[in-house]
Amino acid sequence: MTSLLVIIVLVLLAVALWQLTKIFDLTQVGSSSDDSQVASDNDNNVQGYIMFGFLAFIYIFTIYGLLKWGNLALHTPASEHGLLVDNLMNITWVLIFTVQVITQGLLYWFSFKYKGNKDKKALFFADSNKLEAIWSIIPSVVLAILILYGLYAWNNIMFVDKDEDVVEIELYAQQFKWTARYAGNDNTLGKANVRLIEGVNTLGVDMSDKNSEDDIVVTELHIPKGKKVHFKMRSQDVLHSAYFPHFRAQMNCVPGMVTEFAFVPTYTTAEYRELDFMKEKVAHINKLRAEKSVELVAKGGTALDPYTFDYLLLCNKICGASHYNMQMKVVVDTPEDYKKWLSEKTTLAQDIAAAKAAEKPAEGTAPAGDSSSKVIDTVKAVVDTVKAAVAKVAMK
Ligand SMILES: [Cu+2]
Repeated sequence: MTSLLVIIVLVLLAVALWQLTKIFDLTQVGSSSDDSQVASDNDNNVQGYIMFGFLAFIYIFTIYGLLKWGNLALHTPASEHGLLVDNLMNITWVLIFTVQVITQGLLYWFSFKYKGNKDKKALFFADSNKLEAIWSIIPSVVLAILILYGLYAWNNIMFVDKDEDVVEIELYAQQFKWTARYAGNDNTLGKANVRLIEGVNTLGVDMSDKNSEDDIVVTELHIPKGKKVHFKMRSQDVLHSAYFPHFRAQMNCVPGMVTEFAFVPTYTTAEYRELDFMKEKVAHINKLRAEKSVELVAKGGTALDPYTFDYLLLCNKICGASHYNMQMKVVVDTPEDYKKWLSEKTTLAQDIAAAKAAEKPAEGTAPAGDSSSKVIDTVKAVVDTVKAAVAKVAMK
């Protein structure tokens, strides 16, 4: 209701302003000798200078933006291929920036130089093949080189050698969280299908597949430094996008198909925290947090916790109301720490067995000879078998 009132007030204000300008125009009739609709030399001069002013605004704002917010850009990449991506990005920026500075300058300079003047006559100029060839060939060659370099970089990044020793991890996206599945000792992920989701098996892993036996499901991602990590991505519901900004990696997660991306982390979390630019960034964030905390405490609230840097996996597709919060902590360990961390995790098979054991009443609690509970158990087992069979047929 309030918003409707605000809209009505705004519309009435706009109408009032419009009427006022009309009244002002009427009061000016006959008072000025120059009410011609044709631009005079003076008008053209003023327009020319205003255009120059706009050009200065573009240049000054660009320089101001670079100085003020330039440090917010991602800094050192934390993956091997990140250098290649950053290089491509930097070349593209330098090209765009140079061309934009020159063409904008020329555009406004010529608008000023050839502004309307009573003593000048327009020159009829049909075309020039030479000029057209120059401004077609130069951009084509430059763009072709850029695209070829981009294709080379992309193919390099996406190529995973079948015989290479890689760490296989599945990333499972759903509204609004990430779950990771490690392939276990056999380094092969078991089959999975959303139709098999049941109880603790939230990823629908096919437990009848031999490769699933040692799969490990976790909600915090640990990866080893210096080893290629091969991610296979699935989505349960809508389009998501697995985005690792510090590793310069991003790939869509599409329901009904498996997408992939592989990279080699080059800094452990601890090493990345120690980089100079990161220390500076964290100190700056904590300074802001401390200032905000003083304000909060004065109002009777609680102080903010200090910030510590962590790599993150984010969702980079607007996938619903809580999309902004769809993230998972990523920890890059030394290979030894990574092995130790993984060895402490239970397998999905163990989790399922534990959940089943917890579900069943302790042995001996049922009265002896209670045939009705036995019948119920048998019926449940038959239903489970039929469900599994139906799911398998449906998968085919
Ligand atoms: Cu998402």
